Amino acid sequence: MASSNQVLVVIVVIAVATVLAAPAAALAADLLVGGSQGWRLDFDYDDWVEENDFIVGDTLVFKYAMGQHNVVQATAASYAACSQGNSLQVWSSGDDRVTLNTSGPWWFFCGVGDHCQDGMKFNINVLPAVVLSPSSPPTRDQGGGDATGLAGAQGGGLAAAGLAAAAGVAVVAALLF
Ligand SMILES: *[C@@H]1O[C@H](CO)[C@@H](O)[C@H](O)[C@H]1NC(C)=O
Ligand SMILES: [Cu+2]
Repeated sequence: MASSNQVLVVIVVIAVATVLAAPAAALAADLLVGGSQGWRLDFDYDDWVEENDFIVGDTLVFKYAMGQHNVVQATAASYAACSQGNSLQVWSSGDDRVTLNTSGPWWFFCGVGDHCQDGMKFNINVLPAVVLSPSSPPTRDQGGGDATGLAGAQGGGLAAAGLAAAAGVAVVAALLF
């Protein structure tokens, strides 16, 4: 029953979605915490968090002079209290790489001196890696994050552009038939 036009449109929709989604799924980013000057005091980490996407598989890179700072991965409560008591992990090499291997909230602060109280802290929400390509369904099983993950997938803008393009083609298809 399908006309050749319909078949063509379906092929175009799939091709556009696949091409635009593929790089979104493949990239795992190294994210330099604090930007080019690294992990330090007197930096707006909330701003930095807002400007970045955090996807499972990405790696946070903390660069600082060893001994001047450290990196504490905290729980929500210990983060709020700037307390190292229940730290999940601590790094102190000055060139610390933390791969974000689970989705959900992660909390970090500097455990040296009063640096945490002085604002050397941030928390992020790590989104599941989602593959948009119809030929490769998502394999992650962290619950509940799918819709958010789509919106925030690596290169979110690119993925969004892919969705927008696919939606546009779909609208054209709907108008044609
Ligand atoms: C994530 O990485 C940490 C540190 O390498 C490891 O201890 C933990 O088991 C990993 N979690 C998962 C879910 O793989
Ligand atoms: Cu510090």
